[in-house]
Amino acid sequence: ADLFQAPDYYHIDDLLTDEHKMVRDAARDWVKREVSPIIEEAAQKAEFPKSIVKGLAEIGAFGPYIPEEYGGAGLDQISYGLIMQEIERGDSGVRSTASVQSSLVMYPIWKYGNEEQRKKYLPKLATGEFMGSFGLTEPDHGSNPGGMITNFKDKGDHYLLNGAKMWISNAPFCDIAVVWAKNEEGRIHGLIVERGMEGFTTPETHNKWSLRASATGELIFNDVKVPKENLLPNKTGLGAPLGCLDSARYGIAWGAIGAAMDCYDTALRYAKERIQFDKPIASYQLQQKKLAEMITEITKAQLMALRLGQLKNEGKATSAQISMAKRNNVDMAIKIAREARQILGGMGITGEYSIMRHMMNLESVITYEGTHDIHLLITGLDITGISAFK
Ligand code: TGC
Ligand code: FAD
Repeated sequence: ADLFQAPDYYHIDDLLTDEHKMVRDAARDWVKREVSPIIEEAAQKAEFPKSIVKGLAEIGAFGPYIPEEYGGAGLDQISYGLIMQEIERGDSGVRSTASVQSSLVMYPIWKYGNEEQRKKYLPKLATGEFMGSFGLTEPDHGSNPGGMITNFKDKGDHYLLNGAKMWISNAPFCDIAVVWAKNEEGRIHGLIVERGMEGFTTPETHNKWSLRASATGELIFNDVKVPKENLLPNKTGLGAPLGCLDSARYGIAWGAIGAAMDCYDTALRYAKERIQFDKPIASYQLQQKKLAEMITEITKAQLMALRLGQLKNEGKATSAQISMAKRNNVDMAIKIAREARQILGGMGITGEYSIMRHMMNLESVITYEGTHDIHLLITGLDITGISAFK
């Protein structure tokens, strides 16, 4: 990992500002020093490495684009993407923690919360003093979150929350959860639930073969009394959680490039050094085909992410454009991980190299934040005007 060379075949660096490169390089250095050396052991033990929370906050990974007055880094969308790219070069599970904290917890409090909620939570989330989770998915409602059954009733001076969320990143250790639930009229609202509220538990989900360095769990609400001031007042309906997903999916479109870069870089170096039949395996056409296709796909993904970032900076990126990039870039990364693993032969299956870990992680990334198939259907709907979901 110390030797990592970031591919930049089309001189995309020339299109970045000095600030973009400074933010990117700081994140890259930090990942090299603090994540790469410890991440394999954390993944093997299936433990989230809590020791890196402070560093994540310092590189601006918690709320990169949240204004500085709320403790965020006040950066643009391209800097946000580059930070996600560098973190995921280390590990998709670590990037998940940053995505959830930034786009799924800080974003809704910033956009849909009131001033008191912003001041109470955002600065502490930005430093990692508070860690957050986002509860949308339920046991019986994954791709179809609009069918959720988690609900709350108005009890005069508080709300009474009941239901359960499943597959929730950061749940086992979160201090607060942004939870999506229906009111008595069936309208979806966001509520901030705090650890310690009676009837709120967060059991961990064990035995994952993927995203092992990220803690996943359930959020269970059994007659939880939620103070009325914890309701996010400024947006309701399914569009509210989906708006958060737009921001997280955009970050994933960049993040996946980081995982792919690490696999490509590792495979290229290995192919040049590994001798079989008296020659480096990089000299054989079959291996060159794999490597040449990898750098081509990475370059296309970089250009797609950068253009999407420009559109996002201008406030013009559509949800469907974001879906296309999330789907394409994660698919690109998982295919590269599979090919890169083969280039390493038997060594590819070991924890000596990062490739197999990336490959297994990406099985979650291709499923969460909207599956590969769901994003295809979103593109299908956008170009035909006909929904094929239902
Ligand atoms: P549909 O009728 O199409 O839409 C309902 C309302 O939402 C609006 N909308 C959006 N708004 C903002 N952003 C988007 N991307 C939006 N997409 C739709 C829409 O305009 C409508 O508004 P209104 O005012 O008319 O009510 O909804 P549907 O029930 O047909 O479902 C559509 C579908 C399938 C695309 C959507 O539900 C979906 O995206 N499903 C996938 C679910 C998903 O992505 N779950 C992710 C959970 S969180 C997670 O995985 C975190 S992983 C950890 C990490 O990030 O690392
Ligand atoms: P399902 O919706 O049951 O889908 C199963 C299969 O059916 C998929 O292949 C899907 O593409 C396909 N399918 C579904 N509907 C259709 C259709 N209409 N047409 C064609 N095919 C269809 N959620 C959160 O809320 N917060 C989190 O922090 C979070 N973190 C996660 C972390 C991990 C490690 C994982 C694995 C998941 C996480 N999720 C989280 C949940 C994730 O968003 C869901 O797993 C995902 O949305 C898919 O839902 P599902 O697993 O219920 O699959």
